[in-house]
Amino acid sequence: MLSAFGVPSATAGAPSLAAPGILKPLPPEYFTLRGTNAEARYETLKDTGVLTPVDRFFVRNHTSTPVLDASDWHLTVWGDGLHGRTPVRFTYGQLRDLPSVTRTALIECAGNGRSLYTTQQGESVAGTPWTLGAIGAARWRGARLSDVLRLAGIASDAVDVQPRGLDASYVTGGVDLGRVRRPLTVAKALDDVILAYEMNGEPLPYDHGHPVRLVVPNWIGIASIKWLGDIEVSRAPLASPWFTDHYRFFGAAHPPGGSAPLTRQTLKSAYELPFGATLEAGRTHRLEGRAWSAHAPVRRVDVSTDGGARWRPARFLQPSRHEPWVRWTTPWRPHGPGPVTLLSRVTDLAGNTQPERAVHNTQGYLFDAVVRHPVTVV
Ligand SMILES: Nc1nc2c(c(=O)[nH]1)N[C@H]1C(S)=C(S)[C@@H](COP(=O)(O)O)O[C@H]1N2
Ligand SMILES: [Mo]
Repeated sequence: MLSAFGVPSATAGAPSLAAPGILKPLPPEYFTLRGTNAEARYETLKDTGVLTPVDRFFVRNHTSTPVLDASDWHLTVWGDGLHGRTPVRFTYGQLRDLPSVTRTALIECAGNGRSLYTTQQGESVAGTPWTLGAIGAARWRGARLSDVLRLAGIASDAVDVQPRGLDASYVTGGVDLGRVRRPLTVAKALDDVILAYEMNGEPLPYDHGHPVRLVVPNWIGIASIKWLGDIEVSRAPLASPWFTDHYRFFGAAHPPGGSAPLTRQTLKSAYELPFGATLEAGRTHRLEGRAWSAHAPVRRVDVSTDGGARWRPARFLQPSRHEPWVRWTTPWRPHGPGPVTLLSRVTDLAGNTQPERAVHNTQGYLFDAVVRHPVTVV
């Protein structure tokens, strides 16, 4: 049983994993625990549509979920990038009174697929060893960040805004990095960013940022600050540890001080099938998967069931490709028995496609290579 915002009630029956600081139930059939985070079992998204239900949506918490009350919540917009430099407050009611927008968008952690750098490419990377389930799509409803910034009096020469969460300060390796925050350019802030108070038609659940979170479409998950408390607006570029030390490419293939801060997510495709699944020889299986790109709508998905020797197009399972991800299917009649590597490769309308190998970076961000999916035919 769930209360309105996803807090387990006393009658919760099914066994759940216990993640420190996550409030919603985490049944082991849907989630894998990774420290303070819960990864969705990607293959169980198979029986969901475009939208990921809250009860299967991954949670990435630097510390733990704070329980905030909408009635005494407010957002403070402040900084030298405002006319008059006077902080402006918005209550929850005032935010809800602004015109609302509704949009389906993915939230995907920059490190989604990170463990494949190791399992598939033999490279070591630091960070939460996500497989493919640090992703979900939801229908978000909220106010436009552009409306809020204009009402607050953003100056024409403001360059950056920095949203910050109300969750506890993040302490790592004995260093207090302060509360989770990361700047974004005014250009992106005024474009398509939402201050979301609804997820899939329900009030935003506690674990996903109740009462209000940012949704920054197509950018890495860290941009979409949960439990939003304040936004700094600045005439000079802003920074934070999540901008300078994390969420950049570091390593041999990158500039000595690291790449530019990462913004946009990448593209991926994968079968909705457990790694190591067994499939019966001599009958036709209807394999399914998903594909997505943060750059452009999906144009095609090609699949190979012989380790990459021959490729054929997959068939789309939904009428529109203009959704943040596309579900696809392909029939396969294995002869077997023995191990087989299944492959899929997405190409988007901008011409981006998945390489055979992802370029290594020390923190394992933006894995984009064709996933080599091992199965056994019996
Ligand atoms: N305040 C705050 N915002 C946050 C985080 C956090 O720990 N605190 N985690 C970020 C990261 S790294 C990701 S991937 C997404 C995850 O969103 P979700 O937990 O709703 O799936 O939230 C982002 N926003
Ligand atoms: Mo993330």
